Amino acid sequence: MGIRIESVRLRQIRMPLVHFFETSFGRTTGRDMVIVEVRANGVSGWGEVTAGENPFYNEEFTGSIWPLLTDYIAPRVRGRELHSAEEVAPLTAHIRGHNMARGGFEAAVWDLEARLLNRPLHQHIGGARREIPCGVSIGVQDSVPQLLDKIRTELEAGYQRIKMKIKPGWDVDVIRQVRREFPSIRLMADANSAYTLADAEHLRRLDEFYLMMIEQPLAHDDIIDHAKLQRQLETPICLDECIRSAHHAWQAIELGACRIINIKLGRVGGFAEAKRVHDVCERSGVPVWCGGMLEAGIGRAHNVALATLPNFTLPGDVSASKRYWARDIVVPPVETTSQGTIVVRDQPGFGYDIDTDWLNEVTVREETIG
Ligand code: OSB
Ligand code: MG
Repeated sequence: MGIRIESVRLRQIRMPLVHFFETSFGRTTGRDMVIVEVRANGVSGWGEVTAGENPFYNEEFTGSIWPLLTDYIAPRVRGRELHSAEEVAPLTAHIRGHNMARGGFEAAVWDLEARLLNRPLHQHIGGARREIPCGVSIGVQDSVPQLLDKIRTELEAGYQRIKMKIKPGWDVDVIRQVRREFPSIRLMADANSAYTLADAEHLRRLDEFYLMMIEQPLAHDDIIDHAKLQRQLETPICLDECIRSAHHAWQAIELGACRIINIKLGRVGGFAEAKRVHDVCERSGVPVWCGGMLEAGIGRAHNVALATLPNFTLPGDVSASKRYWARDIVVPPVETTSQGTIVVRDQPGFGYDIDTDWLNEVTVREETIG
């Protein structure tokens, strides 16, 4: 099917988080994100750019996204005759980095294509699952009792695994207390690159807590040191930050740098590359799960679609809208079952409606191209 994108509308939206979210690189209390709407034949496709407000998770941030979209990405795609959404990523592939800006736009075109074909997005990308298993990511808290409280709340809501953020000073002793309280839950830790190989001895102390995995303990751009660390740990390493392409995934697996990979749609530049990362991992027997970036409803719904691919066998960081937002930009909000799953919706595209009134209310910047 041919698609010619006639116009691109960008919006920057600002919404406070229900609770602050703290990682080893800082605390976030509200989000500023860029929403991409691409239009063809009177139909809109929607994407959400997953960059943070500051260039601390990776080099991208809300302020870098806008010029990338207006000056580099939209002009290379708008007005062209595309055979399919697959063609979007190659048209912007010579832009170095900026995968989240590219991926937010690319995802909007996949959503548009699915809508033009009158198909659910999950089916359009080759999804195999009707229901996805969900976990939660819990940030660094002000105290251990507060963390234990949060974990209890999420377990009561049915979530299938708990991920807790760690950093030097909030790691072994805290995890010991979590394990004492919850000896049999599926538990993992995410360090967001807070350690170096010199901490290997310290990180080995985590082995006694039989974690499902430790996520990205070392540098955001490192693979070799992770391979060295994995040889010293029983706990499986899961890579997040340093896997930006299927090629990186292949290299990391080849070197033994990880046993699990977290796939984030934005980090790898959209659905086409996310599917390739998924396939490389599947062929190597490496399970994957869907990571999150504190998304609003559009990004969340895209993650649900992505997580229907067959090798997403582990519970991911895709959780209910209400954990982050008092009111989400999609209706209904993303909800979980009491078994800690999200049931995939079958309407065309990403499966939820845009709450237009709310979207307009939270928009702080807007620009239409074309
Ligand atoms: O490393 O997975 C991460 C949020 C912001 C930046 C990085 C990460 C995260 C999360 C949140 O862990 C996951 C979510 O959206 O629930
Ligand atoms: Mg992570």
